[in-house]
Amino acid sequence: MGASDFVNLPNIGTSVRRKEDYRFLTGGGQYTDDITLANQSYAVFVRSPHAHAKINSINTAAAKAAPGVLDVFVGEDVAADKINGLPCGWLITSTSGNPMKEPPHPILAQGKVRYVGDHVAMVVAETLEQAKNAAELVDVDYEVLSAVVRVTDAAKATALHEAAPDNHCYKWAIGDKGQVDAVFATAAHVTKLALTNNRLIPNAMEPRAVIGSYSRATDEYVLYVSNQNPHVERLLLTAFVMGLPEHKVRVIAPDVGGGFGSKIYLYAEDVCLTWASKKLNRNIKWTADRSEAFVSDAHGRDHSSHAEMAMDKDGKFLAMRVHTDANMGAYLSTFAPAVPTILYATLLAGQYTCPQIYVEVDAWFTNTAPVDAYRGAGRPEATYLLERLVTRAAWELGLAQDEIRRRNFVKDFPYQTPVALQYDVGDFHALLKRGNELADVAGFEQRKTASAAKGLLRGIGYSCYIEACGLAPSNIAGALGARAGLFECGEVRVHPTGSVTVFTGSHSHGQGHETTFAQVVAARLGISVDAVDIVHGDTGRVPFGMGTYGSRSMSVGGTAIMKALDKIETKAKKIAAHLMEASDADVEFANGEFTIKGTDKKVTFGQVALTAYVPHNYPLDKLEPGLNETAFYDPTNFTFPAGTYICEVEVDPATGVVRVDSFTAVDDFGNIINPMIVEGQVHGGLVQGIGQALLENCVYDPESGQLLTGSFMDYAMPRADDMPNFKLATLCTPCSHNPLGAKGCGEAGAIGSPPAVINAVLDALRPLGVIDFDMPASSSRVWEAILSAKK
Ligand code: MCN
Repeated sequence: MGASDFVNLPNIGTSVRRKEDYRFLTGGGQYTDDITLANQSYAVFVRSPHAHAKINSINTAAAKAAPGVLDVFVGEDVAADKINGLPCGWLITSTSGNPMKEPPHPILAQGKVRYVGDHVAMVVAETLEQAKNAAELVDVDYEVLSAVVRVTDAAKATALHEAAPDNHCYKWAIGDKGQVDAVFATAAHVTKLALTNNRLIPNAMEPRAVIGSYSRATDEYVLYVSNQNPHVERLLLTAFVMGLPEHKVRVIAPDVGGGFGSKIYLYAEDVCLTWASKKLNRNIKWTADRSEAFVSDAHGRDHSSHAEMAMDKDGKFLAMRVHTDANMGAYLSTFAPAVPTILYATLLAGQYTCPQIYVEVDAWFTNTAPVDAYRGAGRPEATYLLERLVTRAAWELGLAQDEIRRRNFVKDFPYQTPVALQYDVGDFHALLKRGNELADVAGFEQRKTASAAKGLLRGIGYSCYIEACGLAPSNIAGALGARAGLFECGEVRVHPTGSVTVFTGSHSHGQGHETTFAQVVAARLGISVDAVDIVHGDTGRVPFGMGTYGSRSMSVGGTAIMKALDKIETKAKKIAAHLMEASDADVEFANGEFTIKGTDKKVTFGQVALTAYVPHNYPLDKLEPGLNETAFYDPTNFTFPAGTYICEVEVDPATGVVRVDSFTAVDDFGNIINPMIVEGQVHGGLVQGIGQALLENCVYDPESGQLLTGSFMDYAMPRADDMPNFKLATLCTPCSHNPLGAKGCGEAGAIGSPPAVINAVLDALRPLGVIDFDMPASSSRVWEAILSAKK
């Protein structure tokens, strides 16, 4: 079935209420910490209080003797059992041809700690209180070393790892430097910008939690874990770290209260609990408290960049040159190396026809928590840099922000960018036009005058983003360094009475798949949405899966389900043909009924399902009983959601307080399955993006390496009253290469919004002489910028 037929099916494009919400809103959700197993004990981690230190000795005697303690484990125990360190799932090759530096990432420290929160020991006790008390008794003799937290200081700092003496992980580049330099040498105008992309702490509502469980009877493990991709977790855990046969480990990621990327990875705690559950023959639970989450979850962003755009006299882009220093933190997290390279540099063409682009990335180790993908992963960094640069160029050339964009938009599709990606479809002019209408840009000057009358500065900011979702064609990902395939799997099981269970490798942790996937299946089979249940998050029930990240679930996971439905339809037609004594080539299927062309013969989907399982009068030589099909789908390209975001702010020059007065987002997500869910996704993304632009900032002390923003007292999360009511609209150019015509929507808001906000703040401050600014635009920073511009 093609996308144009699919989109006209009942239930598609309909705001079906979220099926999962009854469970969540009535307290019926089951998160990892809600699960209590028989004979359960509790783990507490002793974490490094220092950013960088040698461990001279660890004395665990007092802790081991404390009441209720079952055991205390340290790095030597791990090494003795030959448990490997955490693997990295993406290999980046340096411009020199050498592989990136990949130092060991032990699950419990081996002789050295490298960031505040690094794992030193694990205490397991009968109760959580006993484990916490005993953890206080673990006596570690540290020899403190000097620490580094900023990428720009990394090269000259004390080395974290023997394998990387200058703290350099890799140098990677894309594009032809010689050609780009030549264009710059003769360009009519060059715009330059240095900027940082602030470090963020993910803060999902549910902190990470793990239960390790082992059965001596079967020699099998069950790992309950708050995770976004249980099959990948199992593969990494068994094949790379513990050397276990995969079929002996079942990973269950039950209800998960948000992840935003931070729960993609295999963490040390997951391995420690699995390993210790066998050693102690006990079920063991660990749930991070919020302070622990702050120091030990993988963080996001943290780039320092310099960008230049070469243009002709009319503002037509000729070439772009970018250098970025990316902070990897103390160790390489599972997909970290891909974020500032493959997911970043390839998006730097944006919506524009810039013929030549050269990007160079240096990645560094520092004494900070590992940095990895966080909602958007690389694409927010690219969009922030490009959209800030484009607006700066407009101002330098005396052009309006929308005009410079219009002059450079890609118009013809498919469009091959100079940075590897090929956009299949899009209509950037239409998005900008609709954005200008919805934001009432025509009325801006009047509103600005009204603000001025109140002593406030009003600014408007644009951001025209494009992102690559639906990660990713496996052959391309493999060529770019991925150490895994990036397909998805779906199994459709039709039951004898015609209801359906779908087993998907995608994982829902807030995105509403239990509703949207059910809509897809119900639409195809002509049955009710309530007759379809979605099972996910369990390696024991789902055949295989690569999980949820990169806004891939509908376009890749949904397509795998569509492929399984194709097989269901093919077989069901054969059964229907048998029931109607016709050839299956003559059978048509629509609205839940099988008919024969040119006759009034018909059978229902329910009759076919029953016949499949009650095959009394069945051509068994030609047909198998049952109606259960599985498909794996490997995408042929990324999907390319795009949008125009327009932000209007009011700044109080006396206090530096920024208020977002209006925010307009016009997105193209291709065909939309559930508009309400998509709107919710955009809202969430916008709040995260505006949060990054105005409030959120992870700060480490540059001297001691202590995390200064280690709680909600210091790390400002956005709240409802920081946000205006969003003005949203969608336009549609259907994705050309999946049968749903759908693109991803889960990250767009977080990708497109930060530059729109900062461009608006700068537009407001320009009359005062403030031309540059780093996120977040907190009142103190804005106020300081105003003061220094006055000086
Ligand atoms: N959808 C749709 N029509 C489309 C595209 C999507 O109806 N054209 C629906 C989908 O069926 C799904 C939802 O919108 O119900 C999001 O779909 P998609 O864009 O495919 O993204 P994923 O489901 O793969 O979710 C991943 C994405 C990412 S990468 C992050 S990070 C993120 C996000 O989703 N983390 C989230 N949204 C989140 N929302 C919540 N509540 N919690 C998180 O951790």
